Amino acid sequence: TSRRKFIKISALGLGGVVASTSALNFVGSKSYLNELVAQNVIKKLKKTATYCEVCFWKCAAWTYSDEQGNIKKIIGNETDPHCYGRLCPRGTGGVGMYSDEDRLKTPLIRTIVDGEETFKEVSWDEALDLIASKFKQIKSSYGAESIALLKHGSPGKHLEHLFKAFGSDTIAEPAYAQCRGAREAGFALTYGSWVGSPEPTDIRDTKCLVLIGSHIGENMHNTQVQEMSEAIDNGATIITVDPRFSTAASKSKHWLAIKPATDIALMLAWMNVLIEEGLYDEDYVKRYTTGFNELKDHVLNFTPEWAYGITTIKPEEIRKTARAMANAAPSVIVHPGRHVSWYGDDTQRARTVAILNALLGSWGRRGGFYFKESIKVPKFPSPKYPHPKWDWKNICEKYPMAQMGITTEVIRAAIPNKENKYPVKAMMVAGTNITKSIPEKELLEKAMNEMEFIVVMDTMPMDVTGYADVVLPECTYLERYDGIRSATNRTPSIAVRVPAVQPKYNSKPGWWVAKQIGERLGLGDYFNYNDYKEVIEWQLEQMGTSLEEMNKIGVKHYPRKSGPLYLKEGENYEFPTESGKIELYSKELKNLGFDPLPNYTKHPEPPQGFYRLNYGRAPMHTFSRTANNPNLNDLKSENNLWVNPKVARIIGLRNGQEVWLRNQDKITSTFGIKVRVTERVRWDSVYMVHGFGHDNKKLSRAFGKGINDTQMISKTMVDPIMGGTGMRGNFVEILTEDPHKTLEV
Ligand code: MGD
Ligand code: SF4
Repeated sequence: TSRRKFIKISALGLGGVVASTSALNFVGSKSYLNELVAQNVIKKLKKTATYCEVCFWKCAAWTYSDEQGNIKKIIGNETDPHCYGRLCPRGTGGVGMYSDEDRLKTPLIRTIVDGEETFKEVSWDEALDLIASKFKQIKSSYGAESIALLKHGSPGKHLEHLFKAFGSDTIAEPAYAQCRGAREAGFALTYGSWVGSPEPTDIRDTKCLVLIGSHIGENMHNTQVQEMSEAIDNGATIITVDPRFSTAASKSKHWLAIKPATDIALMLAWMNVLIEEGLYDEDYVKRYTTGFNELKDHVLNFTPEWAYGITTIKPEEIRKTARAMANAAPSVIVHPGRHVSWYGDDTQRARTVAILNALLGSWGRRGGFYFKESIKVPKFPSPKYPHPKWDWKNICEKYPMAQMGITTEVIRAAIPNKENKYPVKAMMVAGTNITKSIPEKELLEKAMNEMEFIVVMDTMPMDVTGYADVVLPECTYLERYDGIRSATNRTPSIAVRVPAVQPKYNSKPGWWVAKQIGERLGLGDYFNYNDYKEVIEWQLEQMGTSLEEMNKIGVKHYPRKSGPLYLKEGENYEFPTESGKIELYSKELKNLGFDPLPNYTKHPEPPQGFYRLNYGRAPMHTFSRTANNPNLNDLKSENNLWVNPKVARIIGLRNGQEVWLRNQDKITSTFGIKVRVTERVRWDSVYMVHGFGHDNKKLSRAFGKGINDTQMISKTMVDPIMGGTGMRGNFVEILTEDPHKTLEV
């Protein structure tokens, strides 16, 4: 039996309903702003600088609130290179994170009442004292290293500081192994640097944008969407490779409805055409790359005819699209994608994307990839961190190119095993809903069961809180200070986050939580301030500005220092790789025992009666965090199962009919999902938007709505190079009867 019963916070009667803010208007924020100005409304409102936390694009914005402290509107900052003055629907709806009456309201501690595990409401002191005493106890028994931090977003930054000060660098986040880690590894191996976020794709000036499974438009990374529509208006050719007719595909000149899991074959064939037809950028390749001859020999047999048999894309389509890219070169972008943890050979797929771009000469060229730059925010004075005896690198040593902690490996380290020299005994989870973001539920449950102590800090009673011994309610991004945003872009800029209103309920900012725990652990020197505002003020002063100025402008721009945005024609350039060149052939991979040039490997196909489970994003939601947001739930309250008409005919499905799913490991979905019959999905796969199917009743709007794709992902394909969690190798059958009902009879 389970030591740690999964507690649904619904067991508690946490009262308190707050009227939600006025209905939102989702028209382009610029015109909305003008409208407000015209109505003279805006002058009466208080304007506060912030940057958005609904996704990680971090758009700078203005929060408008009235005298009573009600947030009326969030509008993009006109000068911000992340948003150009317009927020996406999620950013505009971010106010719903604040107004959601289901929010966590006060700290909770796991307790036993009448033999039943439940949560009791406690004071902050009680919760923080318990955390500090447990942390001390675990440190003295096993070492601070045995307390792991799984985090995401800005709360994670404050806790990372706390953990490092305490002596633990056992830290990981799903944005690496479950998201873009493989892309960063593939590009680092080729160009010597990460792609990073925002991606340095020069979309606004491109003549040809190639999207390999990237669904910009549904995936709303703000400036990419805006620049893509600008590029379309300017006549750019869009080529979309996706088994599904995505929104991007509908805007494309070429939609290649590829057979899932075969993208590497297509890209090898493109290389074959570029080289065989002499369409690659010969000067660029000669000047900046190494390993071209090996690449040429390697792709010789990967003809479009060869790829046709694998990808189902006709040879003439492959040739035509390769020529279109070459025609546009170097103003062409083969987009590196973002969530790329698909089939376990993802680093190699990222390498194929990277190499293709090099053949087209697009890296460092206008309309291709620009050389990004950011400005360093000085570190607030604080003692040196102690050296942990081991850290995430030890836990992840099986994966030679892992450049950040791998969540699944950190979780696995909590399961006792004789060989495990790096045991994880306790965990803090902040800003990540690992029950939805990390598949392999069995592994997660085993690990959670073994751990001696778990703290979860969230804004919402998400599923993950059910594993916690202590739940801490963080206030939302609209109610707190956070670190200065300094992201890479065409030119460096910074943005600040200032609270627009007081924290609601008994919630507190993450920086405060970190400081409080730190002080209780005797680490007060690391938190030498009363308010995080002092940290920002100090940093801004070092950067030649002030909080006062930032309150007026929200975003400050700095000149570039690293040189021009693009390569200078005919000039040499040293890439930060071992050879100083773009490495088409990777000696590094060869030395590690991996293919130095990418190869196509065949992946399992769905057995009879099963369909590949494909998933993605909706423009009004981010992962699992927004499903309960009153404003965004209003726009889309559940996900649908996209089914091809041919499949609908075979099974006898109607549009809107509720179905359930069972995967290859006999895992049945807890909830049902409504069918959407559409030609837009291939007959061999089904599709749904990620982040739905919440199973905590306390999420009054999101509970039981749609299916949780992560529940259906029990099989993962792990990338041997960097440890990424490939999630697209799961197959489902469609059940027309509620399997749970049948069981009850
Ligand atoms: P969310 O599911 O949105 O994202 O995975 P996560 O980072 O886990 O969960 C975020 C959690 O943070 C929620 O519980 C939310 O309530 C909480 N939160 C929001 N704001 C705050 C805050 O200000 N403070 C605190 N303390 N908490 C806050 C993302 C990850 O998931 C990523 S990056 C990708 S690309 C992957 N995508 C993906 C997928 O597409 N399909 C499947 N099946 N799994 C995936 N996993 C990965
Ligand atoms: Fe917020 Fe949208 Fe910008 Fe993401 S893209 S930070 S959700 S406004």
